[in-house]
Amino acid sequence: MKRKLLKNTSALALLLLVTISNVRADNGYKLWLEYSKLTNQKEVVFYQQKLRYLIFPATSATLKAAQAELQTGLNDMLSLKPEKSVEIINSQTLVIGTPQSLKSLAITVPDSIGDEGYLIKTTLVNKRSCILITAKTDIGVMYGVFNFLKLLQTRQSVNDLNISDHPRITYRILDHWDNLNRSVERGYAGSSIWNWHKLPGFIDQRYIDYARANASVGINGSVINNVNADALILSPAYLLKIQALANVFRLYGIKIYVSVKFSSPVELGGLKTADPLDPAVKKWWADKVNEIYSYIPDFGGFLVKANSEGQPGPQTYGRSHVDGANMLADALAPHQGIVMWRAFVYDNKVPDDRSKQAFNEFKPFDGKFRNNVIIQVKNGPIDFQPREPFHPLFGAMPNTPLMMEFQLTQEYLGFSTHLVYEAPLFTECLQSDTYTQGKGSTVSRVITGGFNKKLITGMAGVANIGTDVNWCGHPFAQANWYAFGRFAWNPDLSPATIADDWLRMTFTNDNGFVSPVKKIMLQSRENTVNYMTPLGLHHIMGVSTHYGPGPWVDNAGRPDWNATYYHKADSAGIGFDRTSSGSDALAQYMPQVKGHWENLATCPDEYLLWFHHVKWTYKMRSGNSLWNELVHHYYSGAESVKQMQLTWDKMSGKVDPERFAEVNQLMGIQLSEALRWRDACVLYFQTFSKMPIESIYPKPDHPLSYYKDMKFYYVPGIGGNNYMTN
Ligand code: GCW
Repeated sequence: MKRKLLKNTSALALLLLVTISNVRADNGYKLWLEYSKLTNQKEVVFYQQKLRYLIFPATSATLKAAQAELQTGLNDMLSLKPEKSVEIINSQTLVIGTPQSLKSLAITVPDSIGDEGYLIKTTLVNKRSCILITAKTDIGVMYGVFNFLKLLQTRQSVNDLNISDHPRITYRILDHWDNLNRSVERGYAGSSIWNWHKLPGFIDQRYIDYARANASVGINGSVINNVNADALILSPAYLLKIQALANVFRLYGIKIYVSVKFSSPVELGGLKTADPLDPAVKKWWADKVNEIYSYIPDFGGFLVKANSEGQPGPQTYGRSHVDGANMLADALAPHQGIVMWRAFVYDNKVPDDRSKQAFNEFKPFDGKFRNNVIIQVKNGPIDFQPREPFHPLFGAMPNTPLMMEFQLTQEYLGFSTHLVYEAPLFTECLQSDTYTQGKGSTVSRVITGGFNKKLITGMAGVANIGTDVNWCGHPFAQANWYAFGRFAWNPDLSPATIADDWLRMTFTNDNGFVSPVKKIMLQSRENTVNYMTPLGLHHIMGVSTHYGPGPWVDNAGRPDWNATYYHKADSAGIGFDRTSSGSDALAQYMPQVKGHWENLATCPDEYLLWFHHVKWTYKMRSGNSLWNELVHHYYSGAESVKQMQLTWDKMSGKVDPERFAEVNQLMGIQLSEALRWRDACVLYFQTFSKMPIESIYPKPDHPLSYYKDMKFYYVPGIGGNNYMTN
C-alpha cells in the first residue's frame, strides 16, 4: 500500500514536472523570442557551419546585452556556442560590432544608415569573406543582432547576405495607459507590469524581457503611465522608481517618457494656477524638468492629454494648446526632450460633429509649435474604432510634426478574447492617400517626414501589455505589439510579411501551420468589423466599458458618448450624414478625397454609413438593399469566426498543446460574443427598418430585450468602482 502510494506520488510528481516544464516552454511568455530548437538536421548543420567562430568584442553594456541575446538564440536554436576568437576570419566567422568596437578590423559604415540602422552582409574583412553585422552605434548593432536571429528563426539562408536597414521614424513609442495603482485603463491582460510598490528596490525579470522584446522590433521609447495622468508621477518618490526602470531600458535603447497632468504645478507644487504663461508656472516646470534629468539623464520627454475628457489643460486658464505645449517644450529643450501633445480633443459643449473637432482646433496652429513638439493624432477622427477613415489632420499641418497613435489594446476590438490581427487596420490608414501634396501623399509619407524633412517623426502604440503570463491576454494579441514595432520601423511593410515572421518566430516554421493561420490573421480584423460595425457604423458598443454591443445607448453622461449620436438610425435609414447636407466633416479632406467619399456612387461600402445617412431600401453594389446587406455583414462576420475555429481545430498537433487549447477556448468566447453582437444589432436596427431578416439566416436566439437587459459585472479595463455596464 505504502509502496503504491509512493509510486503514485512520484508519478504525480513526474506529471507535474512535465506539466510545469511544458507550461514554462509553451505558455507564451517568450513572445516571438521563443528561439525553439531546430529539428531539421540539414538546417542545423547548414547554420552551424556558417557560425563556428565569433568576433564580438562587447565593449559596452548594450553590446554585452546584444552578445548575450545572440548566445541565447544560437544556443537555444542550434545548441551552438561559437568559438570566440579575435583572429580567425573565414567563411565560418561572424563578425559583430561598430567601427570603434572592431577597431583593428577597419570596418566602415555608410552615413546613410543613420544612428539606428545596421548592415548584415557577407563581405570581406581583412580580405577574408565572413558575415559582418555592423552599425554606427551600439544600439544599431543590437538591432542587427536581433534581425540576424530573425533570419535563423524564420529559416532564411545566411549565404550572400546583403541587408541594410534603418528606421523611417525617429520616435517609436509604446504608450502605457497604466495607473499608479496598477490598474490599466483599457487593459485586458492583467495588471500593470510596473510594480510601483516594489520599485526601485526590486527589478522584475519582466522589465528586462519587456525591453528585449521591444528592442527586437526597434521600439525605442516607453510612456510608462496613463495619459489620464496622476500628478504624483512627478514626485521624487516616483522619479526614483522611474530611474530604476530607465536603468534597465537604457541598455536596450529605450527611453522613458511620462504622461503629465497639466495641473501638476497646482496639485504637486502648491501653486495657485497652472496657467502656462504665468512665470511661476514656467519656472515650476523648468525646475521639475531639471530635477527629472538629474535622475534620468536620457529622459525622453512628456506626453500630454489636455482639455479632453475632463483633463485640465491650457484652455482651463484661457490659453491655447500652443501656449501649453510650447511652455513644456521650452522646459525640455535644453535637455533634448520632446513634448508629445495629443490631438484627441473633443467637447460635448461644442455643438459640432465630434469627428471635426480636433481638426478645427489644431489646424489653425500649423507651424506655431516649437520644433520639439510633436502632435499625436489617432489614426481616425473619432476613437480607435474597428474601422475609421484616416484622420483629416494628416497632411493638413505641413509645418507641424504629426505622430501616429494606434491602439494595440483591443478596447473596441473584442478585448483579449477576440483574435484580431490589427496590421491590416494600420496599413489601411498608413496607405490612405491624403492628396495634400498631390497624388501619392499617403499618411505614411506624411508621418515619415516625406514632405518636410525638418520635422521630427513618431509613431505611438497604446500598449496591450500586462501581467498575464503571455503578456497580452491572448496569444495572438502579441502579434499586435510585434506588428506595431515593425510598422514604426517601416510603415510600408505588408501585414502578410509581418504575420509570416511573427508566426514562424512565435510558433513554428511548419508551412502547414503558417499558411492557414496567416490567412486567419489577415482576415480577422475584417471579420470583427463585420460582426461589430459593418459598412461604416461606429461607436455602438456598451457605454463606458465599451464591452459588447450597445447600439441602443442613448443616455450616457454626454450626448457624444451615445451610440444613437453615431448611427442615427430612424425609420428612413441609418448613418451619419457628414456630407455638405449634414455636418460637412468631409470638407476637412482634400477635394479628391472628399469627392470620392461624398459621392454615393464612389464611396466604398466600408465608409458608407460613416459619411452618409442612407435609406434602408438603398440598392447597394451587391444588388442587395442596404438592410439586407447590413444583415448579411453581421451574419457573415459571425460565421467567419466558426470558419476560423474549424481551421484552428486542424492545427492541433502542429503547435504546443497549451497555446492550442488556450486559443481554442478563446475562440469559443469570441464566437459567443460575435453572435451576441450580430443578434443584438440586427434586432435593434430592425426596430427602425421594419424589414425582415432573410429566411436563409437563422433567427436570433432571443428577443432584443434580452440583449438590452444583459448585465456585466467588473468588466476589465475601466478600473475604479465602475462595475456595471449596459
Ligand atoms: O478611447 C478612449 C478611451 C479612454 C481613453 C481615451 C484617450 C485614456 O475610452 O479610456 O483615455 O480614449 O485616448 O484619451
